[in-house]
Amino acid sequence: LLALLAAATATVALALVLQRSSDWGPEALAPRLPAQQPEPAGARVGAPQPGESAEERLQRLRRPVYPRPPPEPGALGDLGRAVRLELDEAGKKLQEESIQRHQINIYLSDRISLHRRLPERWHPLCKEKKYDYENLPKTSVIIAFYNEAWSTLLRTVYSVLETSPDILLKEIILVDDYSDREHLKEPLENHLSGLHKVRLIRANKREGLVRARLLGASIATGEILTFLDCHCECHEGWLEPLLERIHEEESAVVCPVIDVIDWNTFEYLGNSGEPQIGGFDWRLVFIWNVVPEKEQKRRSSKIDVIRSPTMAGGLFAVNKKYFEYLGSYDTGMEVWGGENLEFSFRIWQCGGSLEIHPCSHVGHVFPKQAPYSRSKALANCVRAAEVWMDEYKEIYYHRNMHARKEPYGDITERQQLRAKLRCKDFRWFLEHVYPELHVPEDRPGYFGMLVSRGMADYCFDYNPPSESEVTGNQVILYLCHGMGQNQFFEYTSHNEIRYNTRHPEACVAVDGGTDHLTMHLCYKNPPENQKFIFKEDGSIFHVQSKKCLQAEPNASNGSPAPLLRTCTNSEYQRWFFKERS
Ligand code: LR7
Ligand code: MN
Repeated sequence: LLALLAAATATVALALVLQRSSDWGPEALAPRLPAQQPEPAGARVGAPQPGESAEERLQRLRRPVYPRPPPEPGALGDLGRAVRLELDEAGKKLQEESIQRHQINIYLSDRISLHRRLPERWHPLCKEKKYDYENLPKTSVIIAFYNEAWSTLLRTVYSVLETSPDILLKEIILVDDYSDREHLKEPLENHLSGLHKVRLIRANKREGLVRARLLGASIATGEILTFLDCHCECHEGWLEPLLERIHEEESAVVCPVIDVIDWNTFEYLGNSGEPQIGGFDWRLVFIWNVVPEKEQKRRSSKIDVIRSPTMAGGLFAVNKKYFEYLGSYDTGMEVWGGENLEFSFRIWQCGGSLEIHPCSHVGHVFPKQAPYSRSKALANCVRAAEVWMDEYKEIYYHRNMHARKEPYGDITERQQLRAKLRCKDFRWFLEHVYPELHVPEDRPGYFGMLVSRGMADYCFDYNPPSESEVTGNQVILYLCHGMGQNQFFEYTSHNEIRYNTRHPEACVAVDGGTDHLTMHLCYKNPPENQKFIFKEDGSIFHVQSKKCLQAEPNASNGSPAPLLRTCTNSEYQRWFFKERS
């Protein structure tokens, strides 16, 4: 792995294995830190205590690396509560600036304890679970960061130290991905040097999260690798379920449930109900789905692991040897994005399993918007598609015009890996792992822009209400832009006009008594009001109303739209599909 990394990136990591010392880092930051550092529990854990009760023994084995200091009276955000600061103008300005800079309310984060407690947000049965602490494999926790704020980064570190049983945590490896902010230089080194089990290494150029994580993995000493983002907070008991599951099944890659920490109030928004699992849409965007019925039936308890077609990417545990066997990561991926789907496909197609453990919860701050450029995500996704998706990559390319043209570098090594491991094909993945995903037919001549003949250069266009909601708005006509997205439709052999670029998918429909088109969810057996017959002559016949779609330059709301009219020979009732402009 090291050799591979060195060859691929010519990175020489500066490994600073920081030793424990008594000083507490930068004066400027001192007020936010506890006055004194608690003693690590390390020395006390191993030794068996004669005459201790079973309960005492369990307490001892569960002891975290550091005990969590009790909250100060009136501590902001304790137990994950939402905070809204009452600020004067100057304070508001500072808060606003911190949001501009980090896309997270760091002004508030800086005022919340690095040791705050979280609310209990796991299934009640999780609390009853007993673990065989002495026989579970130990883990290295790897956290790559790029220009992260002080308090969110350090809260992640303390949260791991204060929730992970000392006996299970080998080390925390922080990987600085060539950050350029001052607080992450000497001040961070000084601060961490006071902490047991924490190591810091630095990349000497910007590697992106894939190679930064691999840099961490290359020096890890634990049998298990556990990856976290650098703005997380771990819920009580988060680590044991991950390690136990991998101990039981070494080819399982296990994710915690990801709870939301609000970027503005720092409220911890987990819940103890059924978690959601990972999927993707045909733009290769990661999505969340409810657990399908078949998977519910397979599980014998609410706290059994849940199989998931994909992972969000940042938070998971994997056996180190198995990770290496699987080909770790695609080191040709830059900065951010795509690696999560690539890894997910690879895990399943090459014989492993990807699971979410309902008893492991970790909070993650989702920023207001991306704090740095994510333009490399496209090339990364194309690499994933080219290596793993076989002919199904075309469905992606149809829905992302830019993807087909994006340079994606050399993938021969990854293709060789796939051959060497004799991985299954993408069709198998779709049929066995993600049968819930609708696979578009994309029959030649029946997908892309739906163009009017009478109103040349005008296309079907649909603007959904929001990213998560698709239904409800009216289908209009708009100048064809050739960018896919809102102008991408597919006419299926089930007589639907589908809007299936993204999830959830929607179908063109007519509400009874109206003459315009709206969007409804699609059905396995399309209802009559969602059925259209696309005839040889280019007319589109709506089965229920027995009318034809006509391009109307001045539809009721003043803008052009397709409307239902009595069928005629007019060019305004003739349509054709065009793949690209
Ligand atoms: O160039 C970089 N170098 C880095 O070290 C870019 C990022 N990073 C670090 C960064 O500081 C952070 O610790 O990598 C980690 C992930 O970056 P984020 O936090 O900006 O990503 P994200 O949380 O927005 O995105 C999710 O998808 C990514 C796709 O590449 C990664 O897989 C992230 O790890 C992943 N995060 C999660 O899965 C947490 C839950 C989010 C959801 C859903
Ligand atoms: Mn993140």
